[in-house]
Parts: sequence; C-alpha cells; structure tokens
Amino acid sequence: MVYLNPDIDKAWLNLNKEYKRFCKTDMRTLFEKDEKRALKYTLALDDLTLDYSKNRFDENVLKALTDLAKVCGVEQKRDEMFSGSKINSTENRAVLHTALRNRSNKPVFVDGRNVMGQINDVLAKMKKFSDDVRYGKFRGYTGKKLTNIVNIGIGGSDLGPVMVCEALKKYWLKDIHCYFISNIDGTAAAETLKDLDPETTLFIVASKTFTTIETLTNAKTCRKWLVDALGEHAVDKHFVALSTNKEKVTEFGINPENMFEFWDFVGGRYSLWSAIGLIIAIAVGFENFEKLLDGAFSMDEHFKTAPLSKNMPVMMALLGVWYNNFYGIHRYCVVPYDEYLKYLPAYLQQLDMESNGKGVDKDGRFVKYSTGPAIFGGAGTNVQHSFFQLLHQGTDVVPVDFIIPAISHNEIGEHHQILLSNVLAQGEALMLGKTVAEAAAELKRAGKSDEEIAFLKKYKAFTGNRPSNTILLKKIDPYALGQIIALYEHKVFVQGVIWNINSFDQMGVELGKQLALNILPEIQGKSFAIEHDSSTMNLIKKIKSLRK
Ligand code: G6Q
Repeated sequence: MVYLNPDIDKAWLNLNKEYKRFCKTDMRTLFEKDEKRALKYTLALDDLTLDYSKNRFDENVLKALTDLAKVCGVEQKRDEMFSGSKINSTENRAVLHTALRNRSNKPVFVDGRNVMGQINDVLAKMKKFSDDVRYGKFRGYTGKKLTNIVNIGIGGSDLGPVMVCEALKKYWLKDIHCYFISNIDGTAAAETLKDLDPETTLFIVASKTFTTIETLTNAKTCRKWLVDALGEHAVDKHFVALSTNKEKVTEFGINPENMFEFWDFVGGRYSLWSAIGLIIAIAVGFENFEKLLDGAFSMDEHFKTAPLSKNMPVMMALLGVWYNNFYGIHRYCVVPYDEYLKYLPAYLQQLDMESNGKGVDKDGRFVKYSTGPAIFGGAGTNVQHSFFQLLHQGTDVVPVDFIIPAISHNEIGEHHQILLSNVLAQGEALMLGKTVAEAAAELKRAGKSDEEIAFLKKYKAFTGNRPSNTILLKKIDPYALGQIIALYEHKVFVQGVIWNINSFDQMGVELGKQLALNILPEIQGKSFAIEHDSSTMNLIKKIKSLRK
C-alpha cells in the first residue's frame, strides 16, 4: 500500500504484521479455544442477525482493521454522505439515496436547499398513482383495469425493482402481474409482449437519463405495439416515465404529467428507493413500499450510530478488505437460501462491482492495491449442486455470505427445515472441513479396504478454514429486505472509503457504449470506413455474411 497519509500507511503496515502473525491460524482452533466466539462475533438489529464468527480473524486482527477504518475516516465520510456533501467527486454530485428513506424527515441539504420536500412530494404522487392503479381508479384507455405492469429499464433502473418485486412476490396484489424488459435483445420485448393484452398493460419507462439506447429502443417497440392496437390517444393511459429528464420524456412522447421525478443525487444502482420503485409500490402496495424504506432507514441509523466494531456494514466491509488486500482473495460469493431472493446476487453484483470496480483513487492516482472483488452467487440449495464443489475443494478460497430466513412464506411439510439444515451445514463444512485422517477413519467405518482408503482419503478430505457470514432474518418481508439491501449498500460504501475510490460513478461502462456506436452503422451496412483491430474487422465481416 502506498498512501500519502502516514497514519493510513501505518495502519496498513500494522495489518501486514497482523497477517504474518495470524495467517496460519485455523478457524477450527479458534472455535475450540473460545466457546464464546460465536456470541462475541454476532450482531443483531431487530430480527436481523449477522454471525461473522466463521471468518479468519482474532481480536487483534479486528482491532487493526477497525483502526484502519478510523484512520481512513470512515465515520467522517459516512457523515458527509448522509449530510449531502458532494462525495461523488468525478460527477460533482451528492449521494443521497439515504435521503429517499429518511423516515425522520429531518432536513437534508444539497446546495443549501432541503431536498426532503421534493422527495416527499414524489412519494405522495407514487402513493396516489400506485393506489389508483391497484384499485382500478386509473384505468386503461378502453376502461379496463391495468393488471399487467411492465417496467422498461436497464442496469440500476431494472435490477433493483426486479429483485425487490421477486423478493416480495408473496405481497403482490392478486390480479397484478409484473414484467421486466431490459435487454436490447428483441427477444426480451417479444417474449414479454406476446402474452399481454394492450388494454390491460401499463408500461413504466424507467430511465434516469432517458437517453439509454436499450431502454429507449424497447420503449419505442412497446409504444408502437400499443399504438398499433389502441391508437395514439391511448398512450397517456398506458405509459408513465421515471426520470430526471423531463425534456427527453416529453420528446419521447410521454405526457410529463405521467412522469415521476428523481434527481442527480440518486445513483442508478441506488435508486430503487426513489420513483424507480414505482412498480414495487404498485405490486406490493405503498404501505409495503414504505416498510421497505423503514427497514433501510433502520439500517442507516445503525450504520450512523453503532461503534465501528459493532457496526454490521463496517464489519462486513473490513473482513472483505482483509481477504482482498491481505489474503489476496479477490472473489466473493452470495448465496441466499430463499427462492424469493434469487435475483439478489445479480443485484449485488451491480451494486458492488459497478461501485468498487475502480482503478484510480480519489486523488487521481492509479491504485497499487486490489479494489472490488468479483462477485457471483445464486439461490441455495440449487447452487450446492453446481459451483459449491469449488467452494469446498477448489484451490481458490471464496468467502461466502449465506442469507436465510428462519420462517418461509411457504412452510410446506419439511421443505424449510431441510433448507435450514442445508445452509447451516454448508457454513459448518466450509469452516471445519475434514482432515485426511478424519476422511480415512470415515472410510474405514464404511468398510473400505486399506487399499481403497489409501487411494480415496485425499479426495474425500476438505481443507476447511473457508470463511462465511450468516445473515439470518425472521422472514423475507419488506422491512427485513430494506435492511439487507441497505446493509450491502453501506458495506460497499465503507470499502470504497478504505480503498479511497469513488464508489458512485461508473465510467467503466462508457468505452463499450462508445465503440458500439461506431460499429452499429457498419453492421447496418451504412459505413465501412472505420478501422478496427483485425479480430473485430473479421467478426463484422462474418456477421454480415451470416445475416445476408
Ligand atoms: C447504475 C448505472 C447504470 C444505469 C443504467 C441505466 O448505477 O448508472 O446501471 O442505471 O445505465 O441508466 P438510465 O436509468 O439512465 O437509463
């Protein structure tokens, strides 16, 4: 690590020393030595529990990590974020997704102006509209109730709403059905529209900028589909927009009265709490949308007030830094054991990788250390039957977050008990492992010959000492979901502070977009003049010949 601040340098060097002292210690031994380990390293907020005891650390490591958080100014920067400072330095913007769920309604200022008024106005407009759609007051052009709600958006304008809608499916109004069109691939629109009735379909065009090519192209296709069926006059009753850009919304042909506004201080991947959550409010009702905000607010308060060593997002962030920068582990896995949370890993992938996948620090220097890890995941138990082999016996260690509700919305027979026993078993297996001697003894008990035992014992052994967090909640309800999402948002924030990067821009997605604009006319046969590398040239040629 090379920083200009000697205090920070010292904290990193101290962690290096801690790593050298500690790295050979096995978690099994730590648990054997300290009966209270689990109790000591479990945090709770309402019904949410974080057990982080199955990680590679001891008291001294934790102290060194919290010292690092202190000298990096985590607390001060956190307060700056909450108070509306322009911490998104490259875009000169405040970062105020927390104001969207500021249930205390205490003023939050941007450029000397309290933003709570406009936030509350949009929430009120969302409440009215979502109630009107749900209870059939706002109807389609031909007078039918709007029961098919299609969100057209991509990235931050899709992943949050789709994840939350799926997570809260149990709370959907019976006759409301939600659909999401994000990909520019025509299949997304075609497969969605083929089963829908224009008379009962409401399109929500979700785009902060209202310039995103995928969203505008999909919205155009859907608009044409509707106009072909019901005529131009029907648009006002079937299209609403969520955006910061009134001009573009109007230019596209959506009535600005049907626009729900949000603002530059809301980043795309942090926007589900804003007007971008409209489809959530329609699906689950505004009261439940408010409970989602309440849950996030409770985590915000925890993040703001709990001491660093008792602070859930801080602890998760510090352990991530510990693995990433000292163990050299640059991967990370999230496994919710709940079918309703199946889109959470994809959502977190964007939240974390788009926020912290950065290589230049806030002072304009190329960083000389690793930043955000690669994230993957999926719903358990399914993934136990796919990539868990690597988690248990692969040569790369992958820290895992397990997320599990104690009660299922669908308590059928033994299903949930089996699910619960599986998630606990996975955490235990990863941590304890199985020594070669234990594997041999097991094979002996199973009646294997000495020869078989000698051959099989290493294959049957598990190194163990593989870290995991367990996030336990009572049930997947709007409040708990709000808490979990905010927990991860703040974890990502803390890591960004420690790595001294701007977690709130996403310039890495620009280059591909720019080059695609050059290639498009060539694919369309409108231009041939642009020079590419020979691979791209060849592929363009091949594609054109295949499409002839
Ligand atoms: C998220 C990103 C990005 C964005 C999409 C959609 O933080 O900014 O994923 O949400 O590119 O952008 P629009 O909402 O402007 O269409």
